[in-house]
Amino acid sequence: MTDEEQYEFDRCGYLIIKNMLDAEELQSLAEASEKLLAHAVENIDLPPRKKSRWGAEYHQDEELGYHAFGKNAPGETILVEDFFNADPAFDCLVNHQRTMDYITPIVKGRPSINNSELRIRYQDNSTVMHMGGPVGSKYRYSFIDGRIDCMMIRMIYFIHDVSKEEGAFCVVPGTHKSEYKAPYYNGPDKEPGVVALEVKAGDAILFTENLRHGGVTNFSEQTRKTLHVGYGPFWLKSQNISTMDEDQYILEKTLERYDDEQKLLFLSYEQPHT
Ligand SMILES: O=C(O)CCC(=O)C(=O)O
Repeated sequence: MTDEEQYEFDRCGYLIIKNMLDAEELQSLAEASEKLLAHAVENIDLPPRKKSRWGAEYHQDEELGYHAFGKNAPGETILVEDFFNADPAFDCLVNHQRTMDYITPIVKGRPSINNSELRIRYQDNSTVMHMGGPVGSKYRYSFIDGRIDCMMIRMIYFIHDVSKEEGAFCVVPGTHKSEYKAPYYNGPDKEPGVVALEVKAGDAILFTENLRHGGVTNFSEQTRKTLHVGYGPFWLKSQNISTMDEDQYILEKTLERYDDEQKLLFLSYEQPHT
C-alpha cells in the first residue's frame, strides 16, 4: 500500500485497486465461479439445511463444502459462502501477495480470513445500504498509536466489468468516521452521497465494514458476480452469515492443500508456542 493509498483509504474508507488479478487468475476464478454457481443453483433448496443465527436458512453442501442461500430470479440474489472449499481454483486468493500488501498495514497483529462469498445479483436486484457511523466495536474503523487499526475489512474481486447500470458496489465516502447513523432509508439509488464504483474485470475494491455501503440496482441483463473475502484480527471468528461468530467452515481436505502461511489465515486462536 503506497502512502497515497493509505491517505485515501483513511480519508474515504475504501480504495479501488486496478488490475489486482493477473490474466490467469482472472480466467480461472471466473470459470470456477460459473461452475460453483451452477452447482449452487441446482442444490440451493435441498437438504441438509443450516439455520443462520441471523435467521436465513442455507443449503449446506456436503460434496463441495459451501453454504448457499437465495433465489435464481429477477430482483433476487444468491450468496455462496465458504467458496474456498469448493474448488482449488480459489486457492490463489489465500495469502494472495498483492492482497496481503493491503491487509497487513490496516489490521493490527496477525490477520485472518473471516468471510468468503460468491455474491450473485440478478437483474433488478440492489443491496440495501448498511453500516456507516457508530457501528459498535466489532466492525469499527480506528486510528490508534499512529496507525490504521481496522476490525472487519473486505476485498471484492471483480471477475467481469461492472458499470453503475450493472449494479455497482456503492459507498458513502467518509462515513466510517461519521458520528451519526445515516438518517436515510430510501435505498442505494436515491440516498444522498452514494457513489457507485465502476470497475473493470480484474480490479478489486478494499473497504472497511464501518463504511456505509451497498449495491445500486442492476438495471442490465448481465447477472453481477463478485468474489468477497473478509479479513480482521485473527480472533474475529466467521463473519459469513451462515456461520456467524462460529469457527471458519474450512474443511480438512481444503487445509491439506495449503502451506503453513495459508493455513494460518484460517486459525482463529493464538498459535501454540513450540
Ligand atoms: O456488492 C454489493 O452489492 C454489496 C456488498 C456488501 O454489502 C458487502 O460485501 O458487505
